Amino acid sequence: MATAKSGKVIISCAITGSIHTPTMSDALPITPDEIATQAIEAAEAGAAILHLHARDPKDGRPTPDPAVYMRFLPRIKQATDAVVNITTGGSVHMSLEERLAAPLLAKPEMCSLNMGTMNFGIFPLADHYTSWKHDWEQPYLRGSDDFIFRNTFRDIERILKTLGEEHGTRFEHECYDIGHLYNLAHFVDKKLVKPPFFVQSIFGILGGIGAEPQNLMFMKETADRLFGDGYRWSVLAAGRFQMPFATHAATMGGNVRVGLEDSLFIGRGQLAVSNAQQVSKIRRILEELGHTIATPGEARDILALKGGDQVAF
Ligand code: KMH
Ligand code: ZN
Repeated sequence: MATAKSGKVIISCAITGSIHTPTMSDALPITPDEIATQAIEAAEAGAAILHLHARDPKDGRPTPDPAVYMRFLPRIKQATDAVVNITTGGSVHMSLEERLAAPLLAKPEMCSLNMGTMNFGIFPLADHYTSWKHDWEQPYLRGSDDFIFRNTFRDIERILKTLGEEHGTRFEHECYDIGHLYNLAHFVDKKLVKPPFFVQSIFGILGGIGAEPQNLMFMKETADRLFGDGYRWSVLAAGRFQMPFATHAATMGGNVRVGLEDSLFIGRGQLAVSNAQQVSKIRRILEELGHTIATPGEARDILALKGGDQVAF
């Protein structure tokens, strides 16, 4: 079963991502300083894992530039014990080479690994805004109706080998649909993915499975069937489904992910002021329900990570 044997719930926080744009919220961290500050505060609030993307400090555009990552990674490492998890998804506009540049340089304990090629439609977000802080934002969002988020079997194998086998990085296996669990099972069969592996089930991205409770059940049942006790389960849901799905997942024995990458809100129609505010909220809910939050050290044990002293930043 996916239930953490420790009984502890790991909170991941995804600090900025590449879905939202600066117009949508003043709280979205852009500069290395903002990303570091919000990541550190999220860790202090209870996040054991920090999922990180970089943005161009000039205009907030997602960037794969390792030099930008290196302006916040050491600061986060010095100020917190939290597990640093660097995206290999980047944004849908980046090549695989670009997406791998910072992870290969930083050799972090964790990286995201998107488990299938898919549509990734963020264009509906553009309809909510009439003026924009930067010229790139609207075409970036609208163009996602004709982009393919590429994660072929060959791409996934390359990431598992170059980051996993060569540098001991372990993965947040991002599964946006039931089929992605079967893609993961293929790599488990090939022994390129070894227990205990971390499955991040994602609900509510246009192009992936919808945020409906029946799908949450089906996702977990399928993962249980495919992986038995070989996996640790975590859940994120986009937008207004973030907190209800995280809560529901935790009651089913899962771990949770929050953060401004996945939702800009803290309540109905109310923008969050920070990532830490979302971490504090889910922590409060979980503790009220009798759950205990995993420390970074406990998360390392649960996920068999190499340790914060084994990274290259
Ligand atoms: N934005 C999330 C839905 C990645 O960074 O690899 C997926 C994600 C992708 O976190
Ligand atoms: Zn991400």
